[in-house]
Amino acid sequence: MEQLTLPENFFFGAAMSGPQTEGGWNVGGKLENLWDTWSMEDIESFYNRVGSYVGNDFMRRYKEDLELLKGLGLNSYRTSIQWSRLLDEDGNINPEGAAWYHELFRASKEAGIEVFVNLYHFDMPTYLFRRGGWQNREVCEAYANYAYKAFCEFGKEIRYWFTFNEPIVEPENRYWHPIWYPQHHSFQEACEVQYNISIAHALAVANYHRAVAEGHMLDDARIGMICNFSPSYTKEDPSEADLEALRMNDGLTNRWWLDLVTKGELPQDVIATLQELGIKLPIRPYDDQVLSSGVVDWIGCNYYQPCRVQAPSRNRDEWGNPLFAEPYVWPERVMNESRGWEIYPKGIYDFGMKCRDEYPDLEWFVSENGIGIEREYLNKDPETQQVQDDYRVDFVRDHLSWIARAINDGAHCVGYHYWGLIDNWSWSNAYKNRYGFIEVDLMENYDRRPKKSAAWLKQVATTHVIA
Ligand code: BGP
Repeated sequence: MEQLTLPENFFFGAAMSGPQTEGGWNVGGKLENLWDTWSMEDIESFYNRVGSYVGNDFMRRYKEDLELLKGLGLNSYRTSIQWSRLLDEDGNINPEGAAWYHELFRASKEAGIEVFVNLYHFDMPTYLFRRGGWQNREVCEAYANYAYKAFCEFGKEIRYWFTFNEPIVEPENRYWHPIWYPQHHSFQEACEVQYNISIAHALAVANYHRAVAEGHMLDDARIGMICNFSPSYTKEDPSEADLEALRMNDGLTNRWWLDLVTKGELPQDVIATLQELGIKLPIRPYDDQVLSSGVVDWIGCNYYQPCRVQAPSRNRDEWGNPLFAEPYVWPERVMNESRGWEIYPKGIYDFGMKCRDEYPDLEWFVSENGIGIEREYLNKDPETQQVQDDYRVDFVRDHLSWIARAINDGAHCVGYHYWGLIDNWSWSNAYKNRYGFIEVDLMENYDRRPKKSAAWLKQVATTHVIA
């Protein structure tokens, strides 16, 4: 059997976010964010009525969690600073919020684990949402101010910075499809938000360079962006219309961000199609200069599933929004039925080859990948009560194998962070699907317990041999 290994200086770690782990939603001067607001207004929208307040108790258990990470042989992890915790409503540092992050970064250093810090993980402070959120250009400027304050505050503690996690998700889930609060269904609004987030990213990168020039950052600091690049596929024998569906789907979700972070511009063919459809982007004079600051040092790729599309059977949806594509069900697909996502490990290889060929200088890492399973407690060993999750080992092994093959074939992939190493709160799905190698017991005060897969992960993380 082919024996695959990962490079020695590979980032092998975990991914998490502030709003999904910290808890303490209303302590220490933390402001309300949109998840808190939605939880208070409509708890029925959350699985089992478990709202944002819960996290996974990370603020109290961070030392234990860092020990767990270290014990598994992991060398790095990513979390996010919550804007609503770090700043007050005047845009100034909230000292109690800052103190928590200083302590977390200190403890991580002490544990010998590198922290990657992301600045925004779907967690708009509610007072800014009430001023228009990402539809208001002033909120982009407020975000750039927040980023600058974070760079100055933590610049000597944190090396690796990211502006956004999955910037496509809020336009899609909050504005285009009525999935998340405020559950609008307007493609026009989604495009405004997608455009303004791109501006906010570029303004933040410009402020990063300012912070570097002013001597606030470490010498080897880097700035990046994290996106859910789902490699896009269509039928094997596509029609012209299928290829057109592929162009717009890939253009809006993948190329939009890849062009922004590598060239400092947005894909012109996508913009032209939007304009033909009468979509009005909130473009201001000289925005091309603003966007040109958006180029980053490296990127993260969150990969869970491929995106398979075909030509749509109609041009508009029930709300009058344009339809560019319809899902294509690949006859050979394998599903994670809990989450409704296709499992296709080779997709990460295809992404690596696309970057190698089309963006050859771009360095990247797998910033999220994982499998969430519903009712995992049914898989417990009756005697030891340990979750028997061999499917998690299969999932990660298959993905790591394709990453190793991609690296062998010239991909610039420098790391892998598993999403949800320790079970955490998954937005409106709350604790429905468990991702962790470590179980969090909600009935027992959030106690942590390794699942069966944890021993396997430790072996791979410490040897870099994909067994
Ligand atoms: C990504 C997000 C994460 C995480 C993960 C799993 O899109 O960046 O925050 O939640 O997906 O998805 P879910 O929680 O919806 O199952």
